[in-house]
Amino acid sequence: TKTIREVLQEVIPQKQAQLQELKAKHSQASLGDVKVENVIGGMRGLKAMLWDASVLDPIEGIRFHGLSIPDCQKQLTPAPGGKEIIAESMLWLLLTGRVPTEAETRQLSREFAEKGDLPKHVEQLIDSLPKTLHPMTQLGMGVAALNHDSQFAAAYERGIKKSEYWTHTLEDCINLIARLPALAARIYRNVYKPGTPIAGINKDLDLVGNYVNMLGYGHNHDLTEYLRLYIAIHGDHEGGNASAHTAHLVGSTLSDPYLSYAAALFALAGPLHGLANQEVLRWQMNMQKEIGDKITHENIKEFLWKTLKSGQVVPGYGHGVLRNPDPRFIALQEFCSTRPELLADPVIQLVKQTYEVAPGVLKEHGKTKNPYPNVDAASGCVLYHYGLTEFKYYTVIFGVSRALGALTQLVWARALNLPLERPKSLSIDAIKQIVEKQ
Ligand code: FCX
Repeated sequence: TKTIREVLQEVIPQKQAQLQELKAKHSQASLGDVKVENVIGGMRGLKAMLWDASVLDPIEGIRFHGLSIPDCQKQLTPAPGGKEIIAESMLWLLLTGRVPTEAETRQLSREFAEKGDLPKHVEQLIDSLPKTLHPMTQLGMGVAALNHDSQFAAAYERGIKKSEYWTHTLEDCINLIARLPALAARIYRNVYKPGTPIAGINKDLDLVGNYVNMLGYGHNHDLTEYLRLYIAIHGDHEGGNASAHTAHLVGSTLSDPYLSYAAALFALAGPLHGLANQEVLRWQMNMQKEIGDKITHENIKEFLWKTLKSGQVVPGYGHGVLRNPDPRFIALQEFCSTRPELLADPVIQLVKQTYEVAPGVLKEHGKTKNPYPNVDAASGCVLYHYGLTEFKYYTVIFGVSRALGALTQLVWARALNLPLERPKSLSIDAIKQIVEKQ
């Protein structure tokens, strides 16, 4: 059984050589034109970032080192007594490009459990915050404060060689992932279950098993399994999405992984990105309130048009890259399809029925390039069913997950010695001058 550090020691020189070869042979090859529409259109479609762990195909959806979600469900080790992918095996795949053995997966679970306690100053910081402060703000603040113990920042201050950057970055990333459950659970307990004790970390449990335990739902095996799947499949979605891209940009300044990931969390906290899962549930509850018990396709259609006509977006639908139903949405729906108690839940029914109607309405509306659901359309309703009804908290769970991909890439950015990110911007006048000459 190898440690994740040993595997990376093997894999990194191979990737470094690949990148050297690419640089030497193809530096001047074109990957496409930069059009004015790219510059004024949020850089959509511009191939401008190196991101190795996952690639998003508009039709097929996400693949992690070439593996689809169903491939991962078959190949990655679940928790003892479970079936779903766990964070440890997904992180191992993302970081190393290899499928870990069961022993390797368990070893990583144990390391996370051993490193999972929060430092006192972070506990005090979180406990001092007003309960009315949004849980995502609290999460970002807590992650930033963990940089007190950054090994990368300390090593940089001591003076280290560039070739050593990745090893210290890796230690920070592992410590941060290990501590996220305790931090995220503390926020939940403080805000929604004040004055009740939080469970300690169980060294025999996986990362998400401990997270669910600390949230106070450890007795619920189905919710634990759901969150294992949820956290594994939200882990990475290539590099250009706002949270992953933010971590990459901030990390490129050699800001440590804690500060880089705190910044990413504040990007995730926007309603067009991670906050959409909170918004979906709020919107679905409003729909239910308005149409009452008589849920018909006609009623749902009417509510959808009302949302669109009032100039709002339909949360959980559309995507910057995808042009098909999101395979993460499908995976979460399949989780429900094998559990009759979930299928019978009115909120889950409503999400399912909305999926039957919304693509047609969005096509007729004619604006969005992708009328299909993204992952956020499905993720919240199952949590709601299992009693985790505080939907302002949902994006925090996404925030625990996205660390897997964003932090993987920070390790690789340092291992490959990627430079400070600094794209060129242009003013409207400068663009006009260029295009008028053509
Ligand atoms: N409902 C209504 N209008 C929509 C829409 C939706 N779900 N999705 C896109 N549109 C509109 C856009 O607002 C835009 O209108 P405009 O021309 O007036 O500005 C037009 O359609 C073209 O947008 P499009 O190119 O299809 O989409 P973008 O790449 O600009 O935006 C997001 C992608 C995801 C931001 C957009 O589809 C949206 O706002 N969706 C709802 C929020 C959401 O679910 N976000 C989560 C996404 C993701 F899965 C995640 O990050 O978690």
